[in-house]
Amino acid sequence: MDQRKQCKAPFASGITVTHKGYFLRIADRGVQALTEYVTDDDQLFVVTHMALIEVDPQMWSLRVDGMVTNPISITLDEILALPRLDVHSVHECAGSPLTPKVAKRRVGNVVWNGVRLSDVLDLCGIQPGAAYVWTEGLEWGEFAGIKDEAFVKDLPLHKALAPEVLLAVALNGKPLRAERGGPVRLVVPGWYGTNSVKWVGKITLADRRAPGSYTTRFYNDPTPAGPRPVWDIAPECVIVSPADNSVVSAGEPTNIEGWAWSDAGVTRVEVSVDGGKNWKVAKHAGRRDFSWQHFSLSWIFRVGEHRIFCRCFDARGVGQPVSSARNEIHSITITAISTAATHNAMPS
Ligand SMILES: Nc1nc2c(c(=O)[nH]1)N[C@H]1C(S)=C(S)[C@@H](COP(=O)(O)O)O[C@H]1N2
Ligand SMILES: [Mo]
Repeated sequence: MDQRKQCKAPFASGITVTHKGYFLRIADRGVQALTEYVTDDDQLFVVTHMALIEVDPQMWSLRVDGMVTNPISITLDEILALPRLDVHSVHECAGSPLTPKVAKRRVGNVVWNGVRLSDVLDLCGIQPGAAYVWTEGLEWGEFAGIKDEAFVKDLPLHKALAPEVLLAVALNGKPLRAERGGPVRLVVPGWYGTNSVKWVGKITLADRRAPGSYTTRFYNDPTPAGPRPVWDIAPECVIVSPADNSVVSAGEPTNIEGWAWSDAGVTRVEVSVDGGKNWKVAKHAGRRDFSWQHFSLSWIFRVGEHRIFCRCFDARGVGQPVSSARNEIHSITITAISTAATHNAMPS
């Protein structure tokens, strides 16, 4: 399938374009739909920049070359013969590369299954001096005025070899669907979704970062020390219950619950029930692999409207910006009404 690179013939055989151009699908109820620890495939957002494609699993193969002693082409059956493992992981889109500071909260938590990228790289023998692993998707198209460029991302070698990084073949126990990047996609737990290349067709080892638009122009945050690639997921949390703009009973305990996550793992979650003036420590669960972590705080509200915020800190002590960031702190507004009024409102 990698002849495509030389000829740019529309697409290699075995590939069908099912949608041309940018595509985004999100759960219509937003984060409040995320009440379960594992997000269903059909509740999980779908994003692609240039096209959605369907790849015939019989025709699929993965080429691994560059700074390796033994370049290979590996078929799906050969991949499936390698040891497979499950990894629980939050899956989060970093947001639009054109408006990177806007919090989009396209997120879910899933169980990926696949083979370790390191096991496949071991088959090839990594040459000394290799420092980055470039991964290329099989689709082509146009995004933000850029044409004739594949979706190529890169990982520093130490992350590429980490035991959680997979060539995934299944999501939540089912083979990857076409729009998820099946038959085989890269999954980089702990890092933003943009790094998890779908419909992977080619992997190249190199001594430098990949030169394309998706590694150099997009997905780099400006910092005083220079651009910082959008790699590891920054601390973030969302309140999923009560739902935003909902009504709760005043004078009775309301359970404020949600999810917190970060590449480094979350060590503290705080909730403010007074619009951000005071913060209380919420109870939080541990994590499994790179999963999100449940948090909860019970509070008795007085009658009236209340703004509730949540914020978290990760194992490195890093917290969340108040605004202008993809991981800015989340808030909801609820109205507490007297229980008598709730009962009166019930049909008799
Ligand atoms: N080949 C390919 N892989 C891709 C992309 C893409 O446009 N092409 N988009 C990336 C982005 S920005 C995100 S957030 C995730 C989305 O994965 P999902 O659709 O399974 O949620 O895929 C990533 N992998
Ligand atoms: Mo994304």
